[in-house]
Amino acid sequence: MSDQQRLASVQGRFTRRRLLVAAGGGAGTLALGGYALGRVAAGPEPADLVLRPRPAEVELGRRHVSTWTYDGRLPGREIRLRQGRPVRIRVDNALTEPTSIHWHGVRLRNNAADGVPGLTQDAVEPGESYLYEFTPPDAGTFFFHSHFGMQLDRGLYAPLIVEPRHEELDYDREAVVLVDDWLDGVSGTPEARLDALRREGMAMHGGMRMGARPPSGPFAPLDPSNRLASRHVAMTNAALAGQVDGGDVEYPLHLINGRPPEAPAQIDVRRGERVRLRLVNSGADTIYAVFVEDHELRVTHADGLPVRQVTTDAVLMGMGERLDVLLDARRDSARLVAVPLGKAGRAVASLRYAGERRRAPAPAARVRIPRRLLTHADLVGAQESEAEPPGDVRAVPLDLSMGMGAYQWTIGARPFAHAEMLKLDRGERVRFVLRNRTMMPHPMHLHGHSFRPLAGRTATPPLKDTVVLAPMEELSVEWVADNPGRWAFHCHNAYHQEAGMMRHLEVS
Ligand SMILES: [Cu+2]
Repeated sequence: MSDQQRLASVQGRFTRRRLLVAAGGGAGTLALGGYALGRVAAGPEPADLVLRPRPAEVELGRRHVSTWTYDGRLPGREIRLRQGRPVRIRVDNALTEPTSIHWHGVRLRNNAADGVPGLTQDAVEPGESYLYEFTPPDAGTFFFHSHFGMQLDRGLYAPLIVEPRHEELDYDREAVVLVDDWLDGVSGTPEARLDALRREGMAMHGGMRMGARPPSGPFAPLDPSNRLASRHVAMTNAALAGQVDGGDVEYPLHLINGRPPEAPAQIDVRRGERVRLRLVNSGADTIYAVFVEDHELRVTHADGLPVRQVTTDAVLMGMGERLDVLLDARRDSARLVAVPLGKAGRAVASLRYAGERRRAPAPAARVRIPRRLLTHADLVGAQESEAEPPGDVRAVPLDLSMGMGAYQWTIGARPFAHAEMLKLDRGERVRFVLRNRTMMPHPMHLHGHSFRPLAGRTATPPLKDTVVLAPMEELSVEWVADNPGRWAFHCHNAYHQEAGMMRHLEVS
């Protein structure tokens, strides 16, 4: 077993909730270990954790590739925080270009820690350090990543888990699952790919192959009468049939926890256990349908926050989205599979029933795609999730468009370089009326806040920070601008973001 495989196995952490309860809260706190990285006292600024973005060679099965990492690991080492407990994380930039870190989905109050260069901080120059100080207000599944240039499409991402004050969910074991599209060092670099897209221009991208009738399978919606969910399932099926683009970039590899299919990450479970999978799409340009063969998934959280529990076979995940699911280990060893929309290949991990002879099918063996696919439109907010204050709603129409000719993606008809700051009053209820005017899906992400996608099915939509708009879809998201500061709203496709699909907001 390589170091990376071992790391991937370790990320299938054994939490033994029942044992923790039996041993009492103090032992539980100890077992959970507080912060995942060592404390340091010396250095430019004292900090609880230090992250060192640096170039490294990483092993991807039969390949060794040069890329950029946090501390030489892919993904970076998991950070585990406590809800409501302040943390100081110092970044010592050992890259050859500037960087910054965004704590994706964390509704932190200290705007200076949000990690958007040119908006909340200056980029951290090579050889310089920056101290991120914040208190995570919500427990849940998050991740952190570079918010500079195309660095997200290298190895600069890692899981960020916030432990609750009191765990409500009952499970025996958990595993963090980061799905990522990978090209760096295998077929060029993200920067070279973006340059190529710019040379090719827009004619090549965001297309739909006309003429073919959209297939009715393999996936089906949970509820066929749910119009928006059905649309996302239809998009998925059409993308799997090669009729719709899922993104702009072909990737030679799709990874789970930094592992390629030929040398997959292992998640060890024991028969009868209830396993919490913390699923994260940390890709730059790829939407995935994720499932575990022959196992149902019960979705409990979306983008870190609780939802009304719902059972499915597979889940659809845009870049930046997280879903927590429970799985009962009552079948046999199986593969966890992430199928990329509109692209070749797949990401595979191995769910292994410990001590049992029966192995999961080989990574490259044929996959039988299950039937029911859950989309964000199937989710209902948990009853205990926060209520909206009454009052007027300010509607802000924002069209998602593409450039004519040049490789350019825009919000509100203006590329980022020519867009003004969107000013919002603190406490204001805001409705972004999003209209996707392109044939490309866009996962839209808001910093510092959660919004409710108004999918029209429920009076309490889930709170999310990232939501996928299907091609030509119109969707409003409503939120309360209650976190003062400057925040970004952007497409979480790294290529689209870099090509202009971002707006800056100011809440004051
Ligand atoms: Cu986009």
